[in-house]
Amino acid sequence: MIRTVETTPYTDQKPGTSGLRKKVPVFQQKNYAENFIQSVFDALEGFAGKTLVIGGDGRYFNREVIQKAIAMAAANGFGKVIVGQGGILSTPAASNVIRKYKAFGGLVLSASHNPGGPHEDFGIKYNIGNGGPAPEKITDAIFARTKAIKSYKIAETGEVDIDTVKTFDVAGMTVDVIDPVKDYAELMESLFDFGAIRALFAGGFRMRFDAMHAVTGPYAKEILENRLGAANGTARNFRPLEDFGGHHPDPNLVHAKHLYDEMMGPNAPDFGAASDGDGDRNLIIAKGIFIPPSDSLAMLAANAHLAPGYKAGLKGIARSMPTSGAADRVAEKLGVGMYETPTGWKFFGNLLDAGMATICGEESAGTGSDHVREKDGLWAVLLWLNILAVRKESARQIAEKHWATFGRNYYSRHDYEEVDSDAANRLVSELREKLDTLKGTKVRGLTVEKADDFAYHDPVDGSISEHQGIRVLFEGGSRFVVRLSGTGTSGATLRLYVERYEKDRLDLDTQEALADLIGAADDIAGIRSHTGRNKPSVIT
Ligand code: VG1
Ligand code: CO
Repeated sequence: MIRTVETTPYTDQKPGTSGLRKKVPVFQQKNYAENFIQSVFDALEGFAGKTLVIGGDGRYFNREVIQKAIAMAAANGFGKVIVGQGGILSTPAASNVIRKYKAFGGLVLSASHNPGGPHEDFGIKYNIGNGGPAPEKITDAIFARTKAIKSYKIAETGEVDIDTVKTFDVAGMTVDVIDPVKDYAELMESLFDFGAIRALFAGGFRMRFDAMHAVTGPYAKEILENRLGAANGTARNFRPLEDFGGHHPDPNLVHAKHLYDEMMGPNAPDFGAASDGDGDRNLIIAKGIFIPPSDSLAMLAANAHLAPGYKAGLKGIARSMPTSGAADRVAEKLGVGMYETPTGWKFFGNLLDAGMATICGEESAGTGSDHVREKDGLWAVLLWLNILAVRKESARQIAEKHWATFGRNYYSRHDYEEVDSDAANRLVSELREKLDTLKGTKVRGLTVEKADDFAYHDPVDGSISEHQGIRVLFEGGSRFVVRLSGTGTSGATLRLYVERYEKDRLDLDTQEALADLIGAADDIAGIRSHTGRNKPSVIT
């Protein structure tokens, strides 16, 4: 039986950088999730009889929303739903399943690196048939629909069993509950030289992978330990928990500090990595060396041809605008295209579909390739392992040689979290207003060469996305970028990104190397005065 339920719109359902993210109690409001899911369906055309993929990172409220989504998909005329067993699919695995089974699209339930639990965060994102996040044209249509919705459709299905791998019928629709790991593990095996990596581990190579109690645990156990022979215990915190053990599943130097400490310690394993709540991010810390994500992107791009899946070379490299220019130097050397996009993976989709880029990355610990249309944490770890196995050098040696060849882009991101929203907006609008007057001015010995508000012209579909971050470029190639986060759920998060390039001075301390630039950013943008903070909440 299909019911049409009357509802009233919510006004706060605008998808952000990566879908709709709110606190769980917000999602628990009457019809809140239903309204959003129906708005997604209403914004789409031509899915009757087609397949929808549904999966999430296992956080609190995942199972409830999956039940609703299945019942609503049936009522709205989808022919089939593919759902990960237990409601689990990492974001890159969901992207793969959508592509592999030629689904119409997918609902990815996650708030990524944000904490989970009854009072923490939840999220819903819609991905299109290429496996990637819906482009702005669709998210705008979804948002418009959320403001006008009057009813939604839902089938009376009772509780659907999503815990057993099997195929069955619900309200005239097929439900296919699949092993969440198998397809993904097979894809990884098709891209990387598992034999070489197995030999690396067999030779005594030690690794630590921290799943942070989030979705990558089962993937890491199966791939690293079972298929590649890494020692039992290589994957830590590998059981996905609804509240991530009370931690932030955010692989950065604050929330993965225990990993950092271990990797810098006397008994450090050879290689360490961590991933986030939904498995699309990667943090790389090798024995005695933290590899900043922007550098990791550059190093992976420079060495990707050593893995079977990329032996033909790269078609191009893409990075988000705030990501450092380290990868640009690799693209130049390889003689391939380099694309600079706004923050958020959705902007890479067109470039990947058009065959213009093979590898993409963001400074926020996101790296990926054209194998799926999401960033992919374990993929990056496996590409590192494949490179280590072939080059037979340590990650530290590889990093140092890379910097010796290309020079080094000293880089850091400072986050000011839970800042008063009005104060953050004021900071940005005041900065925007004075952009035209900055050129030629000298601050802390640095001369402003150019200052603008980044706008992206998509070379594939011609769409324009404006106000994607304010950048101030100085003579000599240093720069800072200021933008507001689109993934937070309380107050505003202000991000300051700073970068300075050095050709020969390769062993400076990053924060010291950037001190003048950080000071200049504060002089120009008034970060301390506007936020009332004298230091950032997180430094990466
Ligand atoms: C952040 C990162 C961005 C990333 C996004 C989603 O966005 O800066 O690079 O794409 O999170 O990542 P923002 O708007 O807060 O800066 V995840 O792991 O949610 O899917
Ligand atoms: Co994520």
